[in-house]
Amino acid sequence: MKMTFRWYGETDTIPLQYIRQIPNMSGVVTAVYDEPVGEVWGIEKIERLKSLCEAEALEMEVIESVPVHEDIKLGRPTRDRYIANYAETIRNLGKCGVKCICYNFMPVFDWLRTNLHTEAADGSNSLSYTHEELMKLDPKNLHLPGWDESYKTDELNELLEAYSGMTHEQLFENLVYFLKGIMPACDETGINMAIHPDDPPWDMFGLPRIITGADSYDKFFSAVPNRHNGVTFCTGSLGAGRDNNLVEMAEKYADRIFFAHIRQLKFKGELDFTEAGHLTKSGNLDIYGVVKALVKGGFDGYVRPDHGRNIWGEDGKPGYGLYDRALGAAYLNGLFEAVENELK
Ligand code: DNO
Repeated sequence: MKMTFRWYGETDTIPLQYIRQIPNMSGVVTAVYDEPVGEVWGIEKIERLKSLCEAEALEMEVIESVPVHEDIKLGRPTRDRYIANYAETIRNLGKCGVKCICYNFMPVFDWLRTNLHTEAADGSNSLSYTHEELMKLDPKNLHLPGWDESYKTDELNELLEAYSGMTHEQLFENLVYFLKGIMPACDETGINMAIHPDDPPWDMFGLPRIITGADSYDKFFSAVPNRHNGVTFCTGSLGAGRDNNLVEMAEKYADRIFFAHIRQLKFKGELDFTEAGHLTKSGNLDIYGVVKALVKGGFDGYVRPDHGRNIWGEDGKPGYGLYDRALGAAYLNGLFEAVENELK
């Protein structure tokens, strides 16, 4: 495995040098942030990011994310142009040494939480989700914590309207159409596509969500068997679905897991949770079991410590401060080292 760390580009308050100082850090996971969704990422912008990373001896082999235009998810006639652009971005990333692209196929919204600073007894704080609170929100007039509000209210309303009546099956077909369109670019460049699960893994505001657990993985791989079609195994997203057996899934799909996001949850109600420190003992997910299962299954991808808490007085980007993610990386390094030696 290769340990990595998410870095939000030049506006990230965490310097690359600090990331480099975390033991065993091979590189960063980043993105071109100033290109509108759907447009081609030019080589110059990619190269610039790469040279900043290389100046700190960090690799840039993983991109999170190249976002998918809503027209693709909606299956609109304009999708072919956006798919061609996406394929062009893949080719440009390939020329710059990128090996893996993380993306998601959630309609309109990415991850959703209801509180970004839920305080724990020890004074740390983290993200949390309370289903009842989310249900009270009006999706047409949404101001969600952490959500980038990239849509104006009118645009958002139009978009929600466009999705009305869309079934899970239709959305899935649109995903397959997209993947079939970009797989030739992956074959050419060797880039692996790693879909991120829906977070949390259930429908939101009547919008279908389709990458939620083992059944969706089976369907996904049988629809697009190409070896470059794989997943980002996000323990926090999948783990919020109480039916998902993460340990079983980690081993079963290890050879299609190109990227692992590892984090911990503490269950609060049937659908409610608070994020916690990465240690197995700190929450309900068996982080040790997941790492062991990945190694047993022959996992050979990238890992990053996902969402950390705010600790030691840090007021970092929610989920993405330095300290707790660095502790997470150290913990995960230890687990991998122990398990790899044990199973040798
Ligand atoms: C949140 C992240 C997600 C993820 C995207 C991938 O912390 O895990 O925003 O980057 O869903 O496309």
